[in-house]
Amino acid sequence: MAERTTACALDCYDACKIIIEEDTFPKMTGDALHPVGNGALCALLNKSIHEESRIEKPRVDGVEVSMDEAIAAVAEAFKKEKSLLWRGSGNMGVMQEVSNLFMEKIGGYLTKGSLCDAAGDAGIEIGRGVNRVLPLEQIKEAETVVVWGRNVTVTNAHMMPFLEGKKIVVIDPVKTAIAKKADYHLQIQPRTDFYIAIMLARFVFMEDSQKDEWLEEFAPEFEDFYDFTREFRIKPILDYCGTDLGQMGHVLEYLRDKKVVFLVGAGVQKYTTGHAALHAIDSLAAILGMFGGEGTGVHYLSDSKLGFENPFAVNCKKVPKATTEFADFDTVLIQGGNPAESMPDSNRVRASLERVENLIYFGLYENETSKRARIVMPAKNFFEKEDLRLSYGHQYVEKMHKIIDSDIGITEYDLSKKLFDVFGFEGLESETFYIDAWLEQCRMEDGHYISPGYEVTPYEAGFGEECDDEFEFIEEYDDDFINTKSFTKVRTSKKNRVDDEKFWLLTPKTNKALNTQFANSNSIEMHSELGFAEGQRVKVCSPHGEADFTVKINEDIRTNCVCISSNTKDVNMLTPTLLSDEGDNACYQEVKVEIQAL
Ligand SMILES: Nc1nc2c(c(=O)[nH]1)N[C@H]1C(S)=C(S)[C@@H](COP(=O)(O)OP(=O)(O)OC[C@H]3O[C@@H](n4cnc5c(=O)[nH]c(N)nc54)[C@H](O)[C@@H]3O)O[C@H]1N2
Ligand SMILES: Nc1nc2c(c(=O)[nH]1)N[C@H]1C(S)=C(S)[C@@H](COP(=O)(O)OP(=O)(O)OC[C@H]3O[C@@H](n4cnc5c(=O)[nH]c(N)nc54)[C@H](O)[C@@H]3O)O[C@H]1N2
Ligand code: SF4
Ligand SMILES: [Mo]
Repeated sequence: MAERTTACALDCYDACKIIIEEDTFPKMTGDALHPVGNGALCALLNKSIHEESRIEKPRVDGVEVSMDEAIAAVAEAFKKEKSLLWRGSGNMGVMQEVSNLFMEKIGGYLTKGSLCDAAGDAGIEIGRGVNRVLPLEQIKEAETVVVWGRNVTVTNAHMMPFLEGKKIVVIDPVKTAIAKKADYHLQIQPRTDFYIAIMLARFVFMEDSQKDEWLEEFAPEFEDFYDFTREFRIKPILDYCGTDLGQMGHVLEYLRDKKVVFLVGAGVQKYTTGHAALHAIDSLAAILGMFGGEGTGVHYLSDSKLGFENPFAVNCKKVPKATTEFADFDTVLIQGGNPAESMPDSNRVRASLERVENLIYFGLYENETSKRARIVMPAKNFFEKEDLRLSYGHQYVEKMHKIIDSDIGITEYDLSKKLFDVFGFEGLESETFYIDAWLEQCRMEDGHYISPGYEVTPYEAGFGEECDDEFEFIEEYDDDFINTKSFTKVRTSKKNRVDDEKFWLLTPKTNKALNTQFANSNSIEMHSELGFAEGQRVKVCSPHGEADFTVKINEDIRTNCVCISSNTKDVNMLTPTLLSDEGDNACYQEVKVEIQAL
């Protein structure tokens, strides 16, 4: 009997284990005994099976063809001079990357950076050397949890049981569901997290609450960091952040001499300065002695491949994923992604995709990207193939067994194999070989596979890959977007490019969709004080484009912000082609918008 367990491959912190009773598919349950989750699966997983209609047949130039004809067309396209593989995060299984091996053989390009978490990841790596996961058992031991730019009830619901009985502080410009339940909500201005962390650190030093003994051993440059925090003027910065000394004092009460965990989300780093936000938050954590102990630490989207030797690591040239100029290539394979909707600056992206001679879309569903493709290749979904799931939210690794056979589509491995064969390339191992290569590097604990990057109390022995480095504090901050003249005592300013009559555009996730999959919305959420009415149609404009939306009143949003969830049709008409200063990440929220009644 085939194994009847797998893991959800959707791009989500939780990476839930799934159990399917013999012959009951698509009925399934979570694993109540698994350390992550309580047996519950979420509605999105069901949507992925029941609601979304699949692409069933391959197409070339708008005509349905057989799989063999489609493969021949793909192979022909890759004979062109300049090719790119642009991979999205539609399926988080490790086998997605097998197609790298073909790209290396043909001298093709891959992408670097990300649409997602790479700015924050870069900031973490500057400070800690590596981005190790904070294990769930440490979160369980915390006394205070600071939910910092993460919409945890929506994007990371299986974390909720771990927060029970703890003091909860939320730092978010929106009064989210968790903010409503929290002991304290600091409703800051967007894009001010760097300053919030620096101010909190400064106050910790001022009241002498820093953990000297730990700092002397693991982060000896802390006096320089104190000097750095003193370069910033308190009053104008707190005003700018939308807070004051009293509120900062409240937050400090929850941090001082407590076991604290920061759950930091993508929200703090959708900006050019995203790395600095994470680096400053980590620096604050360091002076509070939050690394290496029980019940403390910073949990962000971690490097799930840390400690693995990746059999799909290749030496290809790379272009930044978030600003890819598709038209520079003769052939572009879009695998597991929907850049025409998910990338920033849709006007530019769509025009660029349309200029590619051979645009190949390899995915499950029709979308704005598939519409523009010359070749459309249906993929198999994660119930229809063998794979392995790592997680950026925890240390558990799950084997993904094939649950059902399907006539639809082709796997990433099989497509790669066919291309190897057509081109006469050697060296592709079997599918099992690769899955085992990942699995063999995992530890087994209590019947669960565990990532080799896992440490029970991460950074206990030190920082860096070898655990023998010191923590590096943040020591500089440059911001080209906001005029910081009045904030710093010693820094010179750059020109203010932001008009304060406009609104910050926040684009968080929603529980109805997984990025652009499953459900589109057309709403813009805003405070009633902005003067628009529920249901009213409005045009929203940014320097990058414009689009129409329907107003939904939400009094939980600051009056200088609007919210358009990331699955909303045309949201990315408004967002910029811009790379973060570190990490080559997209900067979805480095933009202000104007709103007009229609
Ligand atoms: N249901 C569902 N779950 C998902 C996804 C999904 O699409 N749907 N997507 C998955 C993916 S790909 C990812 S990367 C994760 C991301 O999940 P999260 O890390 O939760 O990221 P977001 O939902 O983008 O935003 C989180 C919060 O940041 C706040 N925020 C916005 N700007 C700022 C700011 O400047 N400072 C601070 N402090 N907060 C700010 C928003 O109000 C929001 O509450 O979720 C994953 N989980
Ligand atoms: N404005 C704004 N935009 C954002 C964000 C934001 O916060 N604000 N968030 C960004 C973030 S965090 C992320 S991660 C990106 C995500 O953006 P993308 O990586 O482009 O992901 P999706 O838009 O979810 O598209 C995934 C596609 O993968 C395909 N797919 C699913 N499973 C498989 C499979 O097994 N094989 C193959 N070949 N294809 C499959 C499906 O057809 C689906 O259309 O979006 C980003 N876009
Ligand atoms: S989308 Fe996330 S919460 Fe839902 S089943 Fe998949 S991994 Fe679990
Ligand atoms: Mo993401």
